[in-house]
Amino acid sequence: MTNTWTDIQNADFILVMGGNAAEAHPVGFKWVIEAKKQKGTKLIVCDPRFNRTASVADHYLPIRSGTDIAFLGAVINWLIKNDKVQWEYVKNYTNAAFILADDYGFNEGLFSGHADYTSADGRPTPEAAPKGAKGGAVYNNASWTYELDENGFAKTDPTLENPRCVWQVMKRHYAQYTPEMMHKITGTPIEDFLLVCQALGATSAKNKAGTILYALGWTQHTYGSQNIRTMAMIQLILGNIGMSGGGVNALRGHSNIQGLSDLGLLSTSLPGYLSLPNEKKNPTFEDYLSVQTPKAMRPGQLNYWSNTPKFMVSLLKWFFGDKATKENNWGYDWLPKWDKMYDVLQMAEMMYQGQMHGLLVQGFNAMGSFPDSNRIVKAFSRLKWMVVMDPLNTETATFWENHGDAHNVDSSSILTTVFRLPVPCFAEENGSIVNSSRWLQWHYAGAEAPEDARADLEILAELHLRIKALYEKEGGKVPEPIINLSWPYKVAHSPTPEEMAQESNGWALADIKDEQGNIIVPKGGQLDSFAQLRDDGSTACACWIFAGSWTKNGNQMARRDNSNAGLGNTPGWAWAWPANRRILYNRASCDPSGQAWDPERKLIHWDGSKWVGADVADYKADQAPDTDMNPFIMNEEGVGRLFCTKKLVDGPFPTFYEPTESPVGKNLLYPKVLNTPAVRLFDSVKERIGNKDEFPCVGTTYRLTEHFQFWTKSVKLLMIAQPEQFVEISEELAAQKKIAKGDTVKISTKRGWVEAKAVVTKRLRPLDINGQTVHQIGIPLHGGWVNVGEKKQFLINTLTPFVGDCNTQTPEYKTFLCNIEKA
Ligand SMILES: Nc1nc2c(c(=O)[nH]1)N[C@H]1C(S)=C(S)[C@@H](COP(=O)(O)OP(=O)(O)OC[C@H]3O[C@@H](n4cnc5c(=O)[nH]c(N)nc54)[C@H](O)[C@@H]3O)O[C@H]1N2
Ligand SMILES: Nc1nc2c(c(=O)[nH]1)N[C@H]1C(S)=C(S)[C@@H](COP(=O)(O)OP(=O)(O)OC[C@H]3O[C@@H](n4cnc5c(=O)[nH]c(N)nc54)[C@H](O)[C@@H]3O)O[C@H]1N2
Ligand SMILES: [Mo]
Repeated sequence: MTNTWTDIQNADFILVMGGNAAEAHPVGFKWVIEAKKQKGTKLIVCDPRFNRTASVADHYLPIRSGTDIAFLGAVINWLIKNDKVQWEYVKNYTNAAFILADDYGFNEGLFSGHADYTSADGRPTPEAAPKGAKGGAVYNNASWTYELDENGFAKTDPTLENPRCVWQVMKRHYAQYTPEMMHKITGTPIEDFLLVCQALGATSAKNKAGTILYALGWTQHTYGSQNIRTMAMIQLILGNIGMSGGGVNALRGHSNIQGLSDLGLLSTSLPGYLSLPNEKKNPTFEDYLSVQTPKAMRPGQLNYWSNTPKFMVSLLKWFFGDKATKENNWGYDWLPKWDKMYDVLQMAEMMYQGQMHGLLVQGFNAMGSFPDSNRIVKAFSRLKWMVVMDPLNTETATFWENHGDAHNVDSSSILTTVFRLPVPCFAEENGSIVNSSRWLQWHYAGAEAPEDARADLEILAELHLRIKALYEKEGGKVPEPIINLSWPYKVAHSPTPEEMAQESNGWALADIKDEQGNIIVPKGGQLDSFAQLRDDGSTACACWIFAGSWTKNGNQMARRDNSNAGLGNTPGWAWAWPANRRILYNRASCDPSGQAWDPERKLIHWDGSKWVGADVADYKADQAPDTDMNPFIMNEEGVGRLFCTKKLVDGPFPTFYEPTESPVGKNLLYPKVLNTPAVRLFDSVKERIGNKDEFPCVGTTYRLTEHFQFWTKSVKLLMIAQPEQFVEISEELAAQKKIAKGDTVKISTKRGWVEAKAVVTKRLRPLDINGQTVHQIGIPLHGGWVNVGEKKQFLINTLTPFVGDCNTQTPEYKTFLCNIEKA
């Protein structure tokens, strides 16, 4: 979330699209109800299904799954046409005025740099990526940039009139996204669409702010990142980013999935959103720092990433302690260098191809959660061994068992050895969990773990110590990363959550002094903030954005003072990264002179000598306003990006493409390009993609409040509350297929089939897509044979396609082609 749960009460308008907050985030959702109660805030829900959030909304709009960019692109077009723009914000705080490089272009669904791209206006075509390249590599993105002056700064046109400035190019990009085109693609009625446009448009006023809550309905698509970017662009146009009651709010999943991203557990990340070095781009520490420490693109701009050397050296000091020295570049060479992303699809593909021998599965039920279950069984079967660390038995640990129709495998042909290591559940340990609001909240064990369970930390510590001993005894290839790893814990085989948390905050390895030479942190002391980090080896810090969470004043995450500092902000409750800031980019809630755009919504302001207010300013604390420094200090440009240069592989402007499995088989906006060109589709999967003639319906998977993912099937009360697998279908589809309420139905895709009970409901309705009737089927994802209910249940991912978002590789669980018949 850019904002924070409690801040939702300040919104003048709430759109829930691409998520079902009432169902999946029922506790946080109370702040939506607060806004409705306190200020009569309107809530609109746009979803393929009339879901539980829709049931308490003022309006509900249906949409064909996978077509949100056609909808949101049309919103952008409508806002521009109807002058619903916070002009001062757009001119000062976005890159609207930036002039684009001469060879940037977009035509007929392709961006410049694609082998098939030709410019519509006779511009020379820039050098393209080689034909036949795959995934992101189909584009050479060199032209996706600004025109620079002789100092390397981006050229701008503050009048926004230059035809090559971002504003004008964006306007042309979305000119085709008319309400009529939107309706033909999405099936959403135009009058419903206009309600959203008007409600959002009203928040372009300086004294109004609207917000968006979203989750997987937007991410689980081959263009998931671009769904979210389209909404971020809308919020920039409306001047809603940095504002209390505004923002773009991603509702997170697992209780610590936010912490997982923060701590860099993705295959190309390091803690604190630092990048893991790349084999080709950053072979040496110098290369790494020069690439990862971008220069500001406007004169006078602070770019916070200029501190990368301090974050990185402190991280390396945490990894390698005394072994990290200036002479050996702080042990940089011992870090792994990535060649490609090892996301779940890549890993499963490598197992499938026999390129992996073993798998350690920690707190993960991959058999249930990965797409295309039948393929996953084959992939797992090619492993020699698998270790499962979990408090419960799972489908992953028993993937080799035969469970009849629900899981029909030939056990005798599977030779994988599975080891199960029982661990406590998170509620049986102390620790911190980062919620969607970026709050690190400390929690205490609620019960004793069973005696034979060993904590995750203990198991991993033991593994490290034993591997280290082996390396020390026997040598081997590249032993340094393991042998030199610093291991300062009081009990070596059992580090504690408290020790880990203090390391995340960071500490001084020598006395840290201020500019006047006064000691601000003595050697050995905990740091107060990341401003104290140094690049000379005198500080160590495991996650720079967590600096401030465990200081000399103790564990800040355990604080429980919920006093209101203004606008419902509770700075004494837990601790939020970064710097206990609750609303990101909040400098943008003030005009260039440093006063709040809305005097009733005064989050921070400039008091003549410093920034003060209910929140910690997202800016240099004593930096006067009205200088050249702009509010978005994490961007080289200093402003929010309507055009996002080279950051995403599939283009600088979100663009509508059909899902991999499209029920209409044509892209009405760009007839020559059906699917996103940048998608990574493994050759071995191509035959497992279905077509609309065989599978005419759209399937989409989702959650129920009564269950959590795949593990609450082991809880009796929850199996009583929600005992049976079901699917939701419309009355029209039921009549056509002669299915009655309660019938058992078989749902099939190119990849397999499952059985479930039919719920025939008005909550889903057929959509008219350019003259064609499209039926959508809602499929709850929970289910599996390991359960305490009466029936063996099917894995829903038997149905889903093995293809992912071209930027993040998140699987396209939300839109696929299927068929339904009475069983
Ligand atoms: N009780 C409970 N709570 C949970 C979980 C749980 O399993 N049980 N899981 C947690 C986890 S890990 C996560 S990630 C979150 C997920 O939170 P959500 O994303 O809110 O949950 P989902 O039910 O997967 O999907 C949300 C909605 O997206 C809609 N949708 C599908 N396709 C599209 C589309 O193309 N466009 C639009 N606009 N909407 C679409 C679906 O109909 C559904 O209503 O929930 C968390 N909370
Ligand atoms: N079709 C479809 N598939 C989906 C999705 C979808 O929307 N549709 N959503 C996707 C999403 S967002 C998610 S997050 C994944 C979820 O996928 P998974 O994470 O694979 O699913 P969970 O069932 O939550 O598995 C978590 C496991 O952690 C164990 N556990 C709990 N506490 C601890 C602990 O302290 N230590 C250890 N070691 N284990 C512990 C639990 O017992 C459980 O078995 O599913 C994905 N798959
Ligand atoms: Mo999730």
